[in-house]
Amino acid sequence: SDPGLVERARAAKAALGDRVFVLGHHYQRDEVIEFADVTGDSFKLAQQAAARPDAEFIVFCGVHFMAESADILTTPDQQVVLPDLAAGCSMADMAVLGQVEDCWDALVELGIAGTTVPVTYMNSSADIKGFVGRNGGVVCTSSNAKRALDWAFERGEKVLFLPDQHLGRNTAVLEMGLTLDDCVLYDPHKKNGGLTAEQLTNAKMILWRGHCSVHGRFTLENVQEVRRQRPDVNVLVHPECRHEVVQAADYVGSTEYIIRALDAAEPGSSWAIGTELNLVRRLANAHPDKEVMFLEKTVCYCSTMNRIDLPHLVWSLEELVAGRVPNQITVDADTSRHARTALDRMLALP
Ligand code: CIZ
Ligand code: SF4
Repeated sequence: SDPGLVERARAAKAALGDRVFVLGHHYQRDEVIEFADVTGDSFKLAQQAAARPDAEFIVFCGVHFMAESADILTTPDQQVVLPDLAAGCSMADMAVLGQVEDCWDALVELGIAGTTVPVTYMNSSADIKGFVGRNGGVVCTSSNAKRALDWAFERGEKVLFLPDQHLGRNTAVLEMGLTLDDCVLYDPHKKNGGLTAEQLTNAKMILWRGHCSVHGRFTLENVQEVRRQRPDVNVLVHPECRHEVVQAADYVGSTEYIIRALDAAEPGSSWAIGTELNLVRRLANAHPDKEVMFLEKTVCYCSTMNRIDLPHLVWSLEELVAGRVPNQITVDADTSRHARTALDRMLALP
């Protein structure tokens, strides 16, 4: 990266000292990760932000819903900065509050809302987390989705799972013994989700029709192809991948799980990883004694994560040095309170 920009980032960080805390998501570019005080997945970063009440500014190198979660979990005095406001998440954008309210109205109409518990993946807007908190539901991550679903099924007969159909289906079918027939797919662009009253009434899992544009690209053919080339390969994928990909893989787990699995892997072992490419490249560099490959042939970055680059980070830090707070992310008090309820229920899961 540009040596001038590297120098400017260093100088601005030094000028701010402990007043700023820079968080870097695992899918961020190397040039950004270099300046992160801590790296992690969305859950770990939210916890880290909350653990730094003395930092005036949290610069969140990640995407919008993560910065919102940081704002919800930090004190009112702390300000959360997203270096590029265009860093959204296509999956989170697939569940808009009005659509989810329409869905809920349909369930009320059918008399089944009272026995339905909403569960939302961390990768959703603060509005959706607020909706879930208000309606007796819980947030989950890719590491605790099973525990969140167990919690929900202790409180209701069915779950409305938002917004990632794959995490919902994979957890229900591969970890909880539900069948594919227990799950229905609710399409927010169709009336009643494109489902009949009978389908909605009989389903145990109502899966929102959302997916990750990065993890959704891995196919069963990718798994078969890498196994043909390297019969001894270990295929390790994220649960945001499609059901048939996860079924065909050897291991499935969150980003933090993938990192730990590589740390624990035998020297000389061979790994094909189905997750975002910035992370896979860093893992390959960190483990020269193991063969670490990308599960796909084509380049597969998260384009919105990649919007945060060194120029945007430098600009944000220099604005803070100049006494201005750029691109501040705030969640209104009412939404924040209900979203916090849903997040706290997750944090209290056994
Ligand atoms: O796909 C993502 O964006 C993930 C896994 C985010 C996170 O850190 O939970
Ligand atoms: Fe959203 Fe997928 Fe990008 Fe994660 S990797 S921020 S889920 S689009």
